[in-house]
Amino acid sequence: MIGQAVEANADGLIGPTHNFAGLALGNLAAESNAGRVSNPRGAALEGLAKMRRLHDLGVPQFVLPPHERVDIAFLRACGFGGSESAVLEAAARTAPHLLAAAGSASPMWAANAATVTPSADSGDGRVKLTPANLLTNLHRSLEAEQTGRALHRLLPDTSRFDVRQPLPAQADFADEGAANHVRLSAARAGEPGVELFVWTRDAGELWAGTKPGRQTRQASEAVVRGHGSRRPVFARQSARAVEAGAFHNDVVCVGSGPVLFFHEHAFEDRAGLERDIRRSASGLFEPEFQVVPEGELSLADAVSTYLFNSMLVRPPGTDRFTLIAPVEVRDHARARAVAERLTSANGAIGGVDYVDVRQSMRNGGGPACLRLRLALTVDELAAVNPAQRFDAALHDRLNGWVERRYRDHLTPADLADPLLLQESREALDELCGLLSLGTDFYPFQR
Ligand code: SUG
Repeated sequence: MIGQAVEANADGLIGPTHNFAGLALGNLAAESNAGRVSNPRGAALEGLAKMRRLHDLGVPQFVLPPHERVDIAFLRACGFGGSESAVLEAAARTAPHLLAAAGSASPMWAANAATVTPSADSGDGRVKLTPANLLTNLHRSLEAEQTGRALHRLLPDTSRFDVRQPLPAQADFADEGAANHVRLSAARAGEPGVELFVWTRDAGELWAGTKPGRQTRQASEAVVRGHGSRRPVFARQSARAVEAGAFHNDVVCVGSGPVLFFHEHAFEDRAGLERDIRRSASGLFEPEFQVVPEGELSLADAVSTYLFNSMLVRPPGTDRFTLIAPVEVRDHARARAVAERLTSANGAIGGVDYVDVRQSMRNGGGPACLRLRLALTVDELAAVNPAQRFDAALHDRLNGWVERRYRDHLTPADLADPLLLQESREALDELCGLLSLGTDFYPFQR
Protein backbone atom coordinates (compact mmCIF):
# COMPACT_ATOMS: atom_id res chain seq x y z
CA MET A 1 0.00 0.00 0.00
CA ILE A 2 1.24 3.47 -0.78
CA GLY A 3 1.59 5.64 2.29
CA GLN A 4 1.19 9.36 2.59
CA ALA A 5 4.42 11.19 1.86
CA VAL A 6 5.87 14.64 2.14
CA GLU A 7 8.83 16.45 0.72
CA ALA A 8 11.02 17.90 3.46
CA ASN A 9 14.16 20.00 3.14
CA ALA A 10 17.34 19.91 5.19
CA ASP A 11 19.29 23.15 4.74
CA GLY A 12 22.94 23.67 5.43
CA LEU A 13 23.33 26.26 8.17
CA ILE A 14 25.91 28.73 6.86
CA GLY A 15 29.09 28.55 8.93
CA PRO A 16 31.11 31.29 10.67
CA THR A 17 33.92 31.28 8.07
CA HIS A 18 31.76 32.05 5.01
CA ASN A 19 34.09 33.90 2.66
CA PHE A 20 34.82 34.59 -0.99
CA ALA A 21 38.03 32.80 -1.94
CA GLY A 22 37.37 32.03 -5.60
CA LEU A 23 37.93 28.33 -5.14
CA ALA A 24 35.46 26.84 -7.57
CA LEU A 25 36.72 26.82 -11.15
CA GLY A 26 33.85 27.01 -13.64
CA ASN A 27 31.56 28.65 -11.07
CA LEU A 28 31.32 32.16 -12.53
CA ALA A 29 29.88 33.88 -9.46
CA ALA A 30 32.55 32.45 -7.15
CA GLU A 31 35.30 33.31 -9.64
CA SER A 32 34.17 36.91 -10.07
CA ASN A 33 33.69 37.61 -6.36
CA ALA A 34 37.06 36.21 -5.26
CA GLY A 35 38.67 38.32 -2.58
CA ARG A 36 35.58 40.39 -1.73
CA VAL A 37 34.72 41.03 1.89
CA SER A 38 32.00 38.61 3.02
CA ASN A 39 29.42 38.90 5.76
CA PRO A 40 29.12 35.53 7.54
CA ARG A 41 26.51 36.85 9.97
CA GLY A 42 24.36 38.27 7.19
CA ALA A 43 24.78 35.07 5.18
CA ALA A 44 23.64 32.82 8.03
CA LEU A 45 20.66 35.07 8.78
CA GLU A 46 19.65 34.97 5.10
CA GLY A 47 19.82 31.18 5.13
CA LEU A 48 17.71 31.00 8.29
CA ALA A 49 15.16 33.40 6.80
CA LYS A 50 14.83 31.11 3.78
CA MET A 51 14.26 28.11 6.08
CA ARG A 52 11.60 30.17 7.87
CA ARG A 53 9.84 30.92 4.60
CA LEU A 54 9.59 27.21 3.80
CA HIS A 55 8.52 26.39 7.34
CA ASP A 56 5.81 29.06 7.17
CA LEU A 57 4.54 27.54 3.91
CA GLY A 58 4.06 24.30 5.85
CA VAL A 59 6.98 22.44 4.29
CA PRO A 60 8.88 20.36 6.91
CA GLN A 61 12.28 21.93 7.38
CA PHE A 62 15.44 20.63 9.05
CA VAL A 63 18.86 22.11 9.83
CA LEU A 64 22.19 20.55 8.93
CA PRO A 65 25.08 21.89 11.04
CA PRO A 66 28.16 23.60 9.55
CA HIS A 67 31.46 21.74 9.58
CA GLU A 68 34.49 22.60 11.69
CA ARG A 69 36.58 25.18 9.83
CA VAL A 70 39.46 25.97 9.57
CA ASP A 71 40.14 22.25 9.06
CA ILE A 72 43.44 22.00 10.95
CA ALA A 73 43.68 18.23 10.45
CA PHE A 74 43.69 18.77 6.69
CA LEU A 75 46.49 21.35 6.98
CA ARG A 76 48.48 18.94 9.12
CA ALA A 77 47.95 16.26 6.47
CA CYS A 78 49.40 18.77 4.00
CA GLY A 79 52.58 18.83 6.08
CA PHE A 80 52.14 21.84 8.35
CA GLY A 81 53.24 21.18 11.93
CA GLY A 82 53.52 22.72 15.35
CA SER A 83 50.83 24.49 17.30
CA GLU A 84 47.53 25.36 15.65
CA SER A 85 48.60 29.02 15.46
CA ALA A 86 51.86 27.95 13.80
CA VAL A 87 49.93 25.82 11.29
CA LEU A 88 47.67 28.76 10.41
CA GLU A 89 50.53 31.20 10.14
CA ALA A 90 52.69 28.97 7.94
CA ALA A 91 49.77 28.03 5.68
CA ALA A 92 48.83 31.69 5.24
CA ARG A 93 52.41 32.62 4.39
CA THR A 94 53.40 29.73 2.13
CA ALA A 95 50.21 28.16 0.77
CA PRO A 96 47.23 30.52 1.07
CA HIS A 97 45.20 28.36 -1.33
CA LEU A 98 45.43 25.47 1.14
CA LEU A 99 44.32 27.72 3.97
CA ALA A 100 41.39 28.90 1.84
CA ALA A 101 40.41 25.30 1.09
CA ALA A 102 40.63 24.43 4.79
CA GLY A 103 38.53 27.44 5.73
CA SER A 104 35.67 27.29 3.22
CA ALA A 105 32.13 27.20 4.58
CA SER A 106 31.09 25.19 1.50
CA PRO A 107 29.13 22.50 3.42
CA MET A 108 26.30 25.08 3.44
CA TRP A 109 25.34 23.83 -0.05
CA ALA A 110 23.42 20.81 1.13
CA ALA A 111 22.24 19.90 -2.38
CA ASN A 112 25.77 18.53 -2.68
CA ALA A 113 25.66 16.62 0.60
CA ALA A 114 24.28 13.39 -0.84
CA THR A 115 22.11 11.75 -3.46
CA VAL A 116 18.82 10.62 -1.94
CA THR A 117 16.57 7.85 -3.24
CA PRO A 118 13.16 7.74 -1.54
CA SER A 119 12.01 4.44 -0.05
CA ALA A 120 9.31 4.03 -2.73
CA ASP A 121 12.06 3.84 -5.36
CA SER A 122 14.88 2.02 -3.58
CA GLY A 123 15.85 -1.63 -3.68
CA ASP A 124 15.21 -2.48 -0.05
CA GLY A 125 12.40 -0.08 0.90
CA ARG A 126 14.68 2.20 2.95
CA VAL A 127 15.58 5.78 2.10
CA LYS A 128 19.04 5.54 0.55
CA LEU A 129 21.65 8.27 0.87
CA THR A 130 25.13 8.33 -0.65
CA PRO A 131 27.21 11.24 0.66
CA ALA A 132 28.91 12.94 -2.29
CA ASN A 133 32.70 12.64 -2.45
CA LEU A 134 32.89 16.12 -4.08
CA LEU A 135 36.40 15.37 -5.18
CA THR A 136 36.66 17.72 -8.14
CA ASN A 137 37.37 20.71 -5.89
CA LEU A 138 39.91 20.49 -3.08
CA HIS A 139 37.87 22.51 -0.58
CA ARG A 140 34.77 20.43 -1.21
CA SER A 141 36.61 17.10 -1.01
CA LEU A 142 36.98 17.76 2.73
CA GLU A 143 33.23 17.44 3.36
CA ALA A 144 32.15 13.83 2.85
CA GLU A 145 33.16 12.29 6.17
CA GLN A 146 31.57 14.94 8.39
CA THR A 147 28.53 15.03 6.09
CA GLY A 148 28.08 11.29 6.61
CA ARG A 149 28.22 11.83 10.37
CA ALA A 150 25.68 14.66 10.11
CA LEU A 151 23.30 12.53 8.06
CA HIS A 152 23.53 9.72 10.62
CA ARG A 153 22.57 12.20 13.37
CA LEU A 154 19.67 13.53 11.31
CA LEU A 155 18.43 10.09 10.25
CA PRO A 156 19.40 7.73 13.08
CA ASP A 157 16.88 4.93 12.46
CA THR A 158 18.79 2.39 10.36
CA SER A 159 15.64 0.35 9.76
CA ARG A 160 14.32 3.29 7.70
CA PHE A 161 17.42 5.14 6.51
CA ASP A 162 20.57 3.78 4.92
CA VAL A 163 23.37 6.36 4.96
CA ARG A 164 26.00 4.75 2.77
CA GLN A 165 29.71 5.31 2.27
CA PRO A 166 30.73 7.92 -0.33
CA LEU A 167 31.87 6.50 -3.68
CA PRO A 168 35.58 5.68 -4.05
CA ALA A 169 37.59 8.91 -3.85
CA GLN A 170 38.99 8.74 -7.36
CA ALA A 171 38.30 10.93 -10.38
CA ASP A 172 36.41 8.17 -12.26
CA PHE A 173 33.78 8.42 -9.51
CA ALA A 174 33.53 12.21 -9.19
CA ASP A 175 30.16 12.76 -7.55
CA GLU A 176 28.35 15.98 -6.58
CA GLY A 177 25.20 14.52 -5.04
CA ALA A 178 21.63 15.71 -5.43
CA ALA A 179 22.64 18.76 -7.49
CA ASN A 180 22.79 16.31 -10.41
CA HIS A 181 19.72 14.27 -9.49
CA VAL A 182 16.01 14.96 -9.90
CA ARG A 183 13.21 12.76 -8.71
CA LEU A 184 9.91 13.00 -10.54
CA SER A 185 6.65 11.40 -9.44
CA ALA A 186 2.90 11.72 -9.58
CA ALA A 187 1.46 14.93 -8.24
CA ARG A 188 0.27 12.93 -5.25
CA ALA A 189 3.32 12.32 -3.07
CA GLY A 190 4.13 8.80 -1.96
CA GLU A 191 3.81 7.15 -5.35
CA PRO A 192 6.84 5.46 -6.90
CA GLY A 193 8.84 7.86 -9.07
CA VAL A 194 11.49 8.18 -11.71
CA GLU A 195 15.01 9.26 -10.82
CA LEU A 196 16.96 11.38 -13.29
CA PHE A 197 20.73 11.07 -12.92
CA VAL A 198 22.62 13.74 -14.82
CA TRP A 199 26.30 13.32 -15.58
CA THR A 200 28.76 15.62 -17.32
CA ARG A 201 31.68 13.46 -18.42
CA ASP A 202 32.62 9.88 -19.01
CA ALA A 203 35.44 8.56 -16.83
CA GLY A 204 37.29 7.35 -19.91
CA GLU A 205 37.03 10.43 -22.07
CA LEU A 206 39.59 13.12 -22.68
CA TRP A 207 37.73 16.12 -21.32
CA ALA A 208 37.90 18.94 -23.85
CA GLY A 209 36.06 21.58 -21.81
CA THR A 210 37.74 24.58 -20.21
CA LYS A 211 35.62 24.11 -17.07
CA PRO A 212 35.58 20.91 -15.01
CA GLY A 213 32.91 18.27 -15.54
CA ARG A 214 32.16 17.38 -11.94
CA GLN A 215 29.93 14.32 -12.32
CA THR A 216 30.96 11.16 -14.13
CA ARG A 217 28.54 8.73 -15.69
CA GLN A 218 30.30 6.01 -13.66
CA ALA A 219 29.56 7.82 -10.41
CA SER A 220 25.87 8.08 -11.24
CA GLU A 221 25.78 4.41 -12.21
CA ALA A 222 27.45 3.41 -8.94
CA VAL A 223 24.87 5.38 -6.94
CA VAL A 224 22.06 3.68 -8.86
CA ARG A 225 23.53 0.25 -8.11
CA GLY A 226 24.05 1.06 -4.44
CA HIS A 227 20.54 2.42 -4.02
CA GLY A 228 18.90 -0.34 -6.04
CA SER A 229 17.09 2.48 -7.86
CA ARG A 230 14.07 0.99 -9.61
CA ARG A 231 13.49 3.51 -12.38
CA PRO A 232 16.71 5.40 -13.14
CA VAL A 233 17.06 7.57 -16.23
CA PHE A 234 20.53 8.76 -17.23
CA ALA A 235 21.12 11.94 -19.17
CA ARG A 236 24.17 13.91 -20.08
CA GLN A 237 24.31 17.59 -19.29
CA SER A 238 25.35 19.58 -22.33
CA ALA A 239 28.98 20.63 -22.60
CA ARG A 240 27.59 24.00 -23.69
CA ALA A 241 25.85 24.44 -20.33
CA VAL A 242 29.03 23.51 -18.45
CA GLU A 243 30.99 26.04 -20.50
CA ALA A 244 28.34 28.69 -19.77
CA GLY A 245 28.91 28.16 -16.02
CA ALA A 246 26.41 25.44 -15.12
CA PHE A 247 28.83 23.47 -12.94
CA HIS A 248 25.89 21.50 -11.53
CA ASN A 249 22.73 20.48 -13.35
CA ASP A 250 20.60 22.32 -10.79
CA VAL A 251 21.84 25.58 -12.35
CA VAL A 252 19.86 24.79 -15.53
CA CYS A 253 17.14 22.38 -14.37
CA VAL A 254 14.79 21.75 -11.47
CA GLY A 255 11.98 19.26 -11.08
CA SER A 256 9.41 18.07 -8.60
CA GLY A 257 6.27 15.99 -8.85
CA PRO A 258 5.60 15.52 -12.58
CA VAL A 259 7.23 18.85 -13.54
CA LEU A 260 10.68 19.18 -15.07
CA PHE A 261 11.61 22.82 -15.66
CA PHE A 262 14.80 23.35 -17.63
CA HIS A 263 16.69 25.39 -20.16
CA GLU A 264 16.58 24.38 -23.81
CA HIS A 265 20.35 23.82 -23.78
CA ALA A 266 20.60 22.02 -20.45
CA PHE A 267 21.02 18.53 -21.91
CA GLU A 268 23.00 17.00 -24.78
CA ASP A 269 19.98 15.07 -26.05
CA ARG A 270 16.75 16.68 -24.98
CA ALA A 271 14.52 14.46 -27.12
CA GLY A 272 16.18 11.35 -25.70
CA LEU A 273 15.77 12.64 -22.15
CA GLU A 274 12.06 13.33 -22.61
CA ARG A 275 11.53 9.95 -24.30
CA ASP A 276 13.35 8.05 -21.53
CA ILE A 277 11.47 9.83 -18.75
CA ARG A 278 8.12 9.20 -20.48
CA ARG A 279 8.97 5.55 -20.90
CA SER A 280 10.02 5.10 -17.25
CA ALA A 281 7.02 7.05 -15.97
CA SER A 282 4.58 5.09 -18.09
CA GLY A 283 1.70 3.82 -15.98
CA LEU A 284 2.79 6.01 -13.04
CA PHE A 285 2.35 9.62 -14.10
CA GLU A 286 2.40 11.97 -17.07
CA PRO A 287 5.58 14.08 -17.04
CA GLU A 288 5.22 17.81 -17.69
CA PHE A 289 8.23 19.37 -19.44
CA GLN A 290 8.56 23.11 -19.05
CA VAL A 291 11.34 24.20 -21.36
CA VAL A 292 12.71 27.73 -21.57
CA PRO A 293 14.10 28.50 -25.04
CA GLU A 294 17.31 30.42 -25.56
CA GLY A 295 15.31 33.18 -27.27
CA GLU A 296 13.30 33.77 -24.11
CA LEU A 297 16.23 33.59 -21.68
CA SER A 298 19.81 32.98 -22.75
CA LEU A 299 21.91 30.34 -21.06
CA ALA A 300 24.15 33.17 -19.82
CA ASP A 301 21.19 34.93 -18.19
CA ALA A 302 19.92 31.65 -16.75
CA VAL A 303 23.32 31.21 -15.09
CA SER A 304 23.62 34.78 -13.85
CA THR A 305 20.08 34.93 -12.40
CA TYR A 306 19.88 31.30 -11.18
CA LEU A 307 16.25 31.02 -12.36
CA PHE A 308 16.57 27.22 -12.48
CA ASN A 309 18.13 27.10 -9.03
CA SER A 310 14.72 27.94 -7.66
CA MET A 311 12.98 25.42 -5.45
CA LEU A 312 9.74 23.89 -6.71
CA VAL A 313 7.63 23.16 -3.67
CA ARG A 314 4.04 22.18 -3.17
CA PRO A 315 2.87 23.49 0.19
CA PRO A 316 0.57 21.05 1.99
CA GLY A 317 -3.07 21.58 1.16
CA THR A 318 -2.38 23.20 -2.21
CA ASP A 319 -2.50 21.55 -5.60
CA ARG A 320 -0.03 23.77 -7.46
CA PHE A 321 3.69 24.33 -7.09
CA THR A 322 5.34 27.49 -5.85
CA LEU A 323 8.66 28.50 -7.34
CA ILE A 324 10.98 29.77 -4.61
CA ALA A 325 13.31 31.93 -6.69
CA PRO A 326 16.30 34.12 -5.82
CA VAL A 327 15.67 37.90 -5.79
CA GLU A 328 18.14 38.11 -8.68
CA VAL A 329 15.33 36.68 -10.87
CA ARG A 330 12.90 39.37 -9.71
CA ASP A 331 15.49 42.03 -10.54
CA HIS A 332 16.12 40.75 -14.09
CA ALA A 333 13.36 41.68 -16.56
CA ARG A 334 13.64 38.63 -18.82
CA ALA A 335 14.07 36.06 -16.04
CA ARG A 336 11.15 37.59 -14.15
CA ALA A 337 9.05 37.45 -17.32
CA VAL A 338 9.71 33.70 -17.58
CA ALA A 339 8.61 33.17 -13.98
CA GLU A 340 5.48 35.25 -14.63
CA ARG A 341 4.66 33.40 -17.84
CA LEU A 342 4.92 30.09 -16.05
CA THR A 343 2.72 31.05 -13.15
CA SER A 344 0.05 32.72 -15.29
CA ALA A 345 -0.28 29.71 -17.61
CA ASN A 346 -2.66 27.83 -15.32
CA GLY A 347 -0.23 24.89 -15.35
CA ALA A 348 1.34 23.04 -12.46
CA ILE A 349 3.26 26.08 -11.19
CA GLY A 350 0.90 28.49 -9.48
CA GLY A 351 3.08 31.16 -7.92
CA VAL A 352 6.55 32.56 -7.40
CA ASP A 353 8.06 33.68 -4.15
CA TYR A 354 11.42 35.48 -3.96
CA VAL A 355 14.10 34.91 -1.34
CA ASP A 356 17.26 36.86 -0.64
CA VAL A 357 20.29 34.59 -0.27
CA ARG A 358 22.73 37.04 -1.85
CA GLN A 359 25.75 36.08 0.25
CA SER A 360 25.46 32.47 -0.88
CA MET A 361 24.60 33.53 -4.45
CA ARG A 362 27.92 35.38 -4.69
CA ASN A 363 29.59 32.00 -4.31
CA GLY A 364 27.26 30.42 -6.88
CA GLY A 365 24.83 28.94 -4.37
CA GLY A 366 21.13 29.69 -4.88
CA PRO A 367 18.00 28.68 -2.95
CA ALA A 368 18.07 25.10 -4.27
CA CYS A 369 21.80 24.66 -3.56
CA LEU A 370 21.26 25.34 0.12
CA ARG A 371 18.85 22.44 0.63
CA LEU A 372 18.86 18.66 0.50
CA ARG A 373 15.45 17.32 -0.47
CA LEU A 374 14.08 14.41 1.47
CA ALA A 375 10.94 12.78 0.06
CA LEU A 376 9.66 10.89 3.10
CA THR A 377 6.65 8.92 4.22
CA VAL A 378 4.87 10.23 7.28
CA ASP A 379 6.49 7.50 9.40
CA GLU A 380 9.94 8.35 8.08
CA LEU A 381 9.35 12.03 8.76
CA ALA A 382 8.53 11.17 12.35
CA ALA A 383 11.85 9.31 12.63
CA VAL A 384 14.01 12.33 11.72
CA ASN A 385 15.93 13.82 14.67
CA PRO A 386 13.30 16.21 16.15
CA ALA A 387 15.98 18.49 17.62
CA GLN A 388 17.01 19.44 14.08
CA ARG A 389 13.46 20.29 13.01
CA PHE A 390 13.15 23.96 12.23
CA ASP A 391 10.32 25.93 13.78
CA ALA A 392 9.76 29.49 14.99
CA ALA A 393 11.35 28.77 18.37
CA LEU A 394 14.47 27.21 16.84
CA HIS A 395 14.63 30.11 14.38
CA ASP A 396 14.73 32.57 17.29
CA ARG A 397 17.42 30.58 19.07
CA LEU A 398 19.57 30.23 15.95
CA ASN A 399 19.17 33.90 15.03
CA GLY A 400 20.36 34.84 18.52
CA TRP A 401 23.24 32.41 18.27
CA VAL A 402 24.35 33.87 14.92
CA GLU A 403 24.01 37.46 16.17
CA ARG A 404 26.21 36.66 19.17
CA ARG A 405 28.76 34.37 17.55
CA TYR A 406 29.37 35.48 13.95
CA ARG A 407 31.50 38.23 12.48
CA ASP A 408 29.92 40.58 9.99
CA HIS A 409 32.92 40.90 7.71
CA LEU A 410 35.62 38.49 6.71
CA THR A 411 38.29 38.24 4.02
CA PRO A 412 40.12 35.08 2.97
CA ALA A 413 43.21 36.44 4.80
CA ASP A 414 41.26 36.48 8.08
CA LEU A 415 41.17 32.67 7.98
CA ALA A 416 44.70 32.79 9.43
CA ASP A 417 43.44 34.45 12.61
CA PRO A 418 43.65 31.95 15.51
CA LEU A 419 40.86 33.89 17.19
CA LEU A 420 38.51 33.05 14.34
CA LEU A 421 39.24 29.35 14.84
CA GLN A 422 38.53 29.67 18.54
CA GLU A 423 35.32 31.66 17.99
CA SER A 424 34.10 29.18 15.42
CA ARG A 425 34.68 26.21 17.67
CA GLU A 426 32.95 27.89 20.58
CA ALA A 427 30.02 28.66 18.31
CA LEU A 428 29.79 25.06 17.06
CA ASP A 429 30.11 23.71 20.59
CA GLU A 430 27.08 25.77 21.60
CA LEU A 431 25.23 24.68 18.44
CA CYS A 432 25.64 21.03 19.46
CA GLY A 433 23.49 21.84 22.46
CA LEU A 434 20.90 23.72 20.38
CA LEU A 435 20.52 20.83 17.90
CA SER A 436 21.19 17.93 20.37
CA LEU A 437 24.15 16.70 18.36
CA GLY A 438 25.99 15.31 21.37
CA THR A 439 29.44 16.19 22.65
CA ASP A 440 31.57 14.29 20.13
CA PHE A 441 30.12 15.51 16.87
CA TYR A 442 33.07 17.66 15.79
CA PRO A 443 36.73 16.62 15.58
CA PHE A 444 37.73 19.38 18.07
CA GLN A 445 35.42 17.84 20.66
CA ARG A 446 37.04 14.43 20.51
O1 SUG B 1 30.65 23.91 -5.35
N1 SUG B 1 30.75 27.30 -4.45
C1 SUG B 1 30.00 26.07 -4.56
C2 SUG B 1 28.56 26.34 -4.90
C3 SUG B 1 27.71 25.10 -4.85
C4 SUG B 1 26.36 25.32 -5.39
N2 SUG B 1 25.60 24.13 -5.27
C5 SUG B 1 24.68 23.70 -6.18
N3 SUG B 1 24.64 24.21 -7.39
N4 SUG B 1 23.94 22.71 -5.88
C6 SUG B 1 30.63 25.13 -5.58
O2 SUG B 1 31.05 25.62 -6.64
C7 SUG B 1 32.69 28.67 -3.87
C8 SUG B 1 33.58 28.81 -2.66
C9 SUG B 1 34.63 29.89 -2.83
O3 SUG B 1 35.04 30.15 -3.97
O4 SUG B 1 35.07 30.46 -1.81
C10 SUG B 1 31.98 27.32 -3.91
O5 SUG B 1 32.52 26.34 -3.47
